[in-house]
Amino acid sequence: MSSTTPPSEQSVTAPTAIACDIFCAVIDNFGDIGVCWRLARQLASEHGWLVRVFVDDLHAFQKLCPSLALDRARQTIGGIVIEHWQEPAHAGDTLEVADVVIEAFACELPPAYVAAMARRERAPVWLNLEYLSAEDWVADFHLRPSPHPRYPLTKTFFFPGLGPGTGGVLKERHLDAARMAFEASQPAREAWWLETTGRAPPPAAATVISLFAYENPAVDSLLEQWRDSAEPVVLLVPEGRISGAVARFFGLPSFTAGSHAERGSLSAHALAFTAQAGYDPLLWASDVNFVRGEDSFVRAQWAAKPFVWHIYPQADDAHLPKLDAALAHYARTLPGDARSALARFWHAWNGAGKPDWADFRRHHAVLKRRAAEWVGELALIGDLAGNLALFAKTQLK
Ligand code: TRH
Repeated sequence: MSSTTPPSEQSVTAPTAIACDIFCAVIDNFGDIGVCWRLARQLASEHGWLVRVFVDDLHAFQKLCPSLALDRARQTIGGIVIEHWQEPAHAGDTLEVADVVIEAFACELPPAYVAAMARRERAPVWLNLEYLSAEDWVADFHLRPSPHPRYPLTKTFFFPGLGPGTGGVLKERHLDAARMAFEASQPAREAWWLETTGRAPPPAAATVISLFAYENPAVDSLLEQWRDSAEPVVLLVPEGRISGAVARFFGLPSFTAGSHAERGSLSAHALAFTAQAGYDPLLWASDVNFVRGEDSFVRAQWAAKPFVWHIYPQADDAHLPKLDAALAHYARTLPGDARSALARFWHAWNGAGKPDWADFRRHHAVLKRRAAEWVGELALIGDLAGNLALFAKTQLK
């Protein structure tokens, strides 16, 4: 288009937005839909894509997105169309195939939809978004094509990762600025504490810990160590799978949102499970974050605070090499003693040994520095949504 083209004509001939369908089958927990919903929102808001999300479990989704209606087959939230993916054959009322089709975590697309993809005049860009792993092989497999056995379609494997040559991890453009604004604003932090716990912020001498984890036998010993700690410990526990153990420790029937309990140096608050955007301030308000699965693990890294990862357990301990692969990246530049202490603590939290809080806590200053440095290193890979959008655009040219 020449530079003399009148603005009115420029807008008429402007390229149409890329349409993208994301298919998500929820296996369990919140990570599957958590990652898909975050990706959908980013592709829509930062890249201007027209996004539809097909998801089979609206209950799990509603926990992250409370405005979602459970009884609607189709609804639009924040400009994103959400389809309740009910039947294996269902793919929306019309079989309108998008330009980019993302199959999350190897969920199987409806056969009718795949057939429609093959009939489309121009084959869509078909991506299988894999689970995050920090293992070395991931870079070799990232963006590998896999031709369909019957149709003239190619599926490309898109691998998130923590190292160069991978798809990276999700990070919104505004995230660092939002974190820094929260950290810099005393009124914002005070308001957060009041709204979230009903209490004023704890004194500076207290260590604030957020605890999001699966059931974990190691928590009993840790709660005892926090109770007996020389410094005050304030524990923030979003309602969930670890809440029962916390309740038992305090001799309570449950530890549901709004509950508070104290023993020795430890005071604990049970928090309501928030909408997805509300989870980040919890990480920013804490000194150490216990996270799990995939999405909260990533958010803890962007929070630039020391964290402890409860990895999603797999059969035959297949998750343990993944834990060590993440440590190899994250702890790479730590001094030997801090690196060993971090590895010991992560291993103990994942079933190997007993967690020693004092041993971990001793290295807090150096772990904090590393956490901030890691934000810069991880950002060098680029954010997953941006990497994915760039790849799709090169394919659509
Ligand atoms: O819920 P998870 O254990 O999900 C897991 C993992 O994704 C795992 O890889 C996958 O195989 C398994 O599911 C099926 O943990 P994860 O990934 O951290 O997802 C939790 C989501 O919940 C995340 O998007 C943050 C969000 N969240 C809130 O929105 N509000 C909250 O209050 C809390 C505590 C979390």
